[in-house]
Amino acid sequence: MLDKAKKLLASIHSGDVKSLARALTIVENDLAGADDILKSLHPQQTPVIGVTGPPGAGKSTLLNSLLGNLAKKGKRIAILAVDPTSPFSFGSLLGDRIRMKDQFNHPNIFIRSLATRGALGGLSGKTIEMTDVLKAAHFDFIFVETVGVGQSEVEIAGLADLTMVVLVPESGDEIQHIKSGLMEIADVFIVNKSDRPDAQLFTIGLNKLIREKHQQIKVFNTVADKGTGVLELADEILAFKPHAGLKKIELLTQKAWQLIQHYRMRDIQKNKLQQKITEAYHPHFNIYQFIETFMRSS
Ligand SMILES: Nc1nc2c(ncn2[C@@H]2O[C@H](COP(=O)(O)OP(=O)(O)O)[C@@H](O)[C@H]2O)c(=O)[nH]1
Ligand SMILES: [Mg+2]
Repeated sequence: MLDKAKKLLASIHSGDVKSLARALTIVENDLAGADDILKSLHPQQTPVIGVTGPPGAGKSTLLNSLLGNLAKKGKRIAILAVDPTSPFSFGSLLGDRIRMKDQFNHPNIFIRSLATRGALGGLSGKTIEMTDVLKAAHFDFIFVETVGVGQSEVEIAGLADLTMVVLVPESGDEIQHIKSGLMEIADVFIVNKSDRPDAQLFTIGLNKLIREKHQQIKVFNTVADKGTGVLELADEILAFKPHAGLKKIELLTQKAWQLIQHYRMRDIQKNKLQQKITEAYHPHFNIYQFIETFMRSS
């Protein structure tokens, strides 16, 4: 089995896209051989760029334009689009295909969509692992697009070397409502839809908030569907150097934390849980005692 995984990784390494797609499917669905693939990986330093923000902010449109720029410069790029708004990846795949239509057939660009399978926002259970598989291929950059709801921004910050938060200008006082958590995870803010009348005011307010919080976050203004401001963003990405030292260790800790959470939950099935609760239930049912017994027996 281990030999099979190593062979698959060797063909991914030599640039075979079909092998890459197959390995991703095995890992995504936890099929036989998934563990062998993950344990045989030889981690590369490919920068992972997280793109998060509310639904409809223009993340996919922006990526489409950005990737066009980077591909023109000869860069090879992978995108993992995680879309919790669609429980079936088909819908999101189609949506992203349409929005990223310019880049869909470009030889330097590899696009993969995945649904979050019932997770409320956030990363799909296998996003981290799939990103690591992508690192086995020779990409210059790996982009991960996630919808920013709930915990997902924090999760993406643990996965990505560079986190870009896409915002849309709203009325001036809305800026106060930017979740303070976003300030902690964003490396770059992108004010997209800067063709809106409130854009300038919003950007001024955002910069003020960043200064008040003593953060050093760059702010870019873009009009994604027109490609405005995208060149500057592409330059920022091209100049990016992956972290070393403490920041890297922090990121790895965040990543290990999430993986351990996933692994601990792996053997726990909800239907089995429900069945056990049905069996154990009585009017004075104590859920804490139940959980302790359940965990010991599973
Ligand atoms: N006016 C305007 N519309 C935009 C801009 N960028 C994207 N859109 C539109 O906003 C909608 C949502 O874009 P999409 O990329 O799917 O957003 P996502 O959910 O964040 O990926 C689409 O109809 C885009 O055409 C922009 O800069 N200005
Ligand atoms: Mg999208």
